[in-house]
Amino acid sequence: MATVAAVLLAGLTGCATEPTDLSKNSIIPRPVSVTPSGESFLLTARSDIFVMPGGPEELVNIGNFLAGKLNPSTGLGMEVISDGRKPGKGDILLTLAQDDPELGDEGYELTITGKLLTVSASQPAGIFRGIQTVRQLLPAEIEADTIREGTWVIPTGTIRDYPLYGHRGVMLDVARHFFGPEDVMRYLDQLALYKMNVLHMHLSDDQGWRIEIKSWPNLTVHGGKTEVGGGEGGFYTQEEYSEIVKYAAERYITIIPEIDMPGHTNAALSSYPELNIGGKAPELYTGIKVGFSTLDTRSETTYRFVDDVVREIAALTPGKYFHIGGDESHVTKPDDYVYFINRVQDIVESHGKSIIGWDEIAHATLKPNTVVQYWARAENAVMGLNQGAKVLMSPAKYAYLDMKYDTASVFGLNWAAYIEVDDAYNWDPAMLVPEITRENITGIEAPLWTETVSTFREAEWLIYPRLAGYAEIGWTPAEMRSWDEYRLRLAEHGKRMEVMDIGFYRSPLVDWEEVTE
Ligand code: TNX
Repeated sequence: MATVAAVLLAGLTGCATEPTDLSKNSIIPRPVSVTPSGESFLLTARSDIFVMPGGPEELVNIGNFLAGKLNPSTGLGMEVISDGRKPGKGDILLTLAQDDPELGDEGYELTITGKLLTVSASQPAGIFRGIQTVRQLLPAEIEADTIREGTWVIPTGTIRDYPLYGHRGVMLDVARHFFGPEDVMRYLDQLALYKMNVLHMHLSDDQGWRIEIKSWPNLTVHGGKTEVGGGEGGFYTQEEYSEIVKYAAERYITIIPEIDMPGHTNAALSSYPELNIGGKAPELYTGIKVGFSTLDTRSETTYRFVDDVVREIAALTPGKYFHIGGDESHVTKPDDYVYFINRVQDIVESHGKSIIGWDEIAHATLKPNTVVQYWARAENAVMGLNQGAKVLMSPAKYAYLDMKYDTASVFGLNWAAYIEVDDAYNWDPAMLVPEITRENITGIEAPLWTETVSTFREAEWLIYPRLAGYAEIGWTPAEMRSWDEYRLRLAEHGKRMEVMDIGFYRSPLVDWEEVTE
């Protein structure tokens, strides 16, 4: 039950509930269906979070997550109750419903009456997505971590909602610049709000090796100690990586680890001479050129190395996928490249994972269940499709978070395009390439390469607000999306991002609503 202070505070903020209109929400991604009923639901000092009794422990965890978001700003001291007591006026109920195939694993239904707010779903993941909608139905100040005055009111009605694509993700390059576990966890928190479900971590590149491999310790001891521009770099211990995986799982986000091979490997080559053609280790590299390094694809030592690396990382990774990179191997001969990718696929499979690779891997003989990540060449993606692979959509021209917004952008690159907030939103993954249709797309991923950003604050400026648009492209049916309508909802998210202290780019295309205090 709520504290005395909270009761007083709720008294001060008043309980008069004006009728409110659920159709005027600013939810991103836009829900599939919203049916307003014209009344209001109010959180009060008496509100608590009820979880269906006898349900999985996960529901209690989700209840605690929600309480952890709502209590600091409202001061209402909501508790999570799972002992079978019945919810009353002003309570929230989280409950698993009977099979509802349309909702799938991540869909949910919100039923909001003047009395009770119910989140129901077939799976816990759906309940978790649903409570993100609850957050977004409350005023932006709900995101504060200290007490704010507010009338915590939600319009009544029903929301039924489920995602268009199963893979809605981002990639973070922690190799060009290293980002520590706290940064990654901050990112995971933000991703959760937008119902994203994958964080692909680019863990190795020419400039750095970022994950401890116990059987090849020099990878991090030597290969992890610098980054672009010569800074001190860093790496995750296996324990830290596991913490990240767990933190992600609590947000129903899957980590996909990437070890980029056979190119983009200078940090590994510099750490172990025996991985090089000719057996001589190069210096560490802190520039931003690409395409100059390759593992020795005709040496068994290389395959022992790959096997150890994949085995150790796979053992720490519950997700189904292991990303093998495969991009821009410009100094690997074409035959050697195909031979290498074919062998590495066998290794990854032997450790129980399916393969994702950048679109170039389609030149090899792909295994069933492989996913080709389309970033540069449509003909590669189509070659992958013709071998039975699925396609993950990350076309650089539309989906790269490291592209500048315009010529004035301080951070970012521009080799693929300038991507303003409307350009990032105004495309449909299923309409870009005739052969790549909705059925053979697993989803969308927005990569952030970090050559030009060295702190997460800087990264946020490139990520936001474009990320919100990518989240909507991945979730909302294409025919329900329009920039003119989206920009109004995004404007409201300016306030929310401000309260969350996200350093976003204030695009002139959006009439940002700022917090007034
Ligand atoms: C191309 S995209 C790369 C990366 C760079 C990026 C910069 C891809 C698969 N490879 O190595 O960081 O361009 O935008």
